[in-house]
Amino acid sequence: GGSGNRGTSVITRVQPKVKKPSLYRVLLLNDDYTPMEFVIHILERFFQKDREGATRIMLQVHNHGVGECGVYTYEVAETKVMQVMDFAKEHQHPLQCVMEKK
Ligand code: NFA
Repeated sequence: GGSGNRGTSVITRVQPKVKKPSLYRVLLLNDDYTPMEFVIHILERFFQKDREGATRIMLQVHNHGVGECGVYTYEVAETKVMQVMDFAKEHQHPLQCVMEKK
């Protein structure tokens, strides 16, 4: 507790309090039209996956409907989703990318 404050009980935090940021999963959703090779390219370009990792995630999405590209803080996740959605739209693919709180 604190001292020199007329005997009142004051709890003083010594370590500065640091809050961990909330984390968000960035997910890709399956569709019937986006080429597999395009999805692999997305994972390499925007999520820094090597070809093997990108292929594994693409197949997870293709076979199960959804797959995790990565986990990021809010603003980074939001930026990834925008980059993927813009790039897919540019190439006229219906690929969907979303984020969800962990
Ligand atoms: N299902 C798509 C196809 O057969 C491939 C795909 C994978 C699309 C992952 C979207 C996400 N061409």
